[in-house]
Amino acid sequence: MMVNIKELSQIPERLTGGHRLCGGCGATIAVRQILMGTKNPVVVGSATGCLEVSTTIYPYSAWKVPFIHNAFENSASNMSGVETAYKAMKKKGKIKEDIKFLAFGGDGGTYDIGLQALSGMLERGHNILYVCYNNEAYMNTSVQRSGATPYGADTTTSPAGKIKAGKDRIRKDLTSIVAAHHVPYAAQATISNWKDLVTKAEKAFSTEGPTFINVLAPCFRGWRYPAEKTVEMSKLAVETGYWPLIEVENGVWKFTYKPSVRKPIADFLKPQRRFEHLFQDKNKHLLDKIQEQVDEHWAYLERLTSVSCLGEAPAV
Ligand SMILES: Cc1ncc(C[n+]2csc(CCOP(=O)(O)OP(=O)(O)O)c2C)c(N)n1
Repeated sequence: MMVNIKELSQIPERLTGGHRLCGGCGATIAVRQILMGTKNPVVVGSATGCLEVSTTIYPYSAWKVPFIHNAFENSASNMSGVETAYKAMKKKGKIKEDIKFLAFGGDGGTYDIGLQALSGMLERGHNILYVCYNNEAYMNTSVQRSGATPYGADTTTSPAGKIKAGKDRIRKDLTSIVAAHHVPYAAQATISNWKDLVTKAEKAFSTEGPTFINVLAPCFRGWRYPAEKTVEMSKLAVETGYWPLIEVENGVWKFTYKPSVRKPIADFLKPQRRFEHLFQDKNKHLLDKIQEQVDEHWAYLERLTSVSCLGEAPAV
């Protein structure tokens, strides 16, 4: 694998500057790192969300690759159609190149509204990499909670106040849901660990069949931390065990990085004003509860990664 920073810096950018995403946006960093995972021509599709609306303001586009605007719910289905057309044209000899297909969706467009389309794409076995740039809420429409929003977060539809202390449901474990489709490659990554992310993108692009990467992409507006701390937030997510860096290759679960000592979850929550209320004395028990959730999920992953003989899932 080539992933070395000198080589990466020489790869031409396929998402240019001049788009309208916020300075300090985690999504753009994620997209650029993902695109470093292949030198082949790529066709990109994106579900409606910050990434889509801010990079393709008519009549401009910040994409230097063919780009398809998808509805909120159907990035995976649209790209399935494109990939199928490509296969047909290749069979007829009309296309000679080896083209890669990449679908993006925010967490709203992936965990919730586009889940059915994603599941179909995975089940039909298209040769597509689907990337969820996960900022943990519907950011484009002013921070409504999504299925990826963590327990306790203050959002516009799970407001922290007298009645509730933020979201009272845990987030969906989408990576496990995708892995349960028995696809050849699924992973979780984030932007601070760039080498890990680019390596995962390379693996996903070079794997035949449907692949998936869930990239934690901090959003300073929605999470409410200072804009320049995006990479730091991402790092804290990894070091506290909040966002484990894992991959599932042909059914085998693996940590790709493990902090030697996991930092307390409060280190990740404290700098974000969406969790401000959790630091009031009356909510101390919620902080303990969140730490327990992180520990339990970590233990679950430890169990999964210890079963090294899983291999290919048996046919059913
Ligand atoms: C079917 C449908 N419902 C609602 C909308 C309005 N809408 C556009 S973007 C968006 C939120 C997207 O959230 P997410 O997918 O998490 O991406 P983010 O904006 O956070 O990048 C919503 C609700 C829409 N375009 N289509």
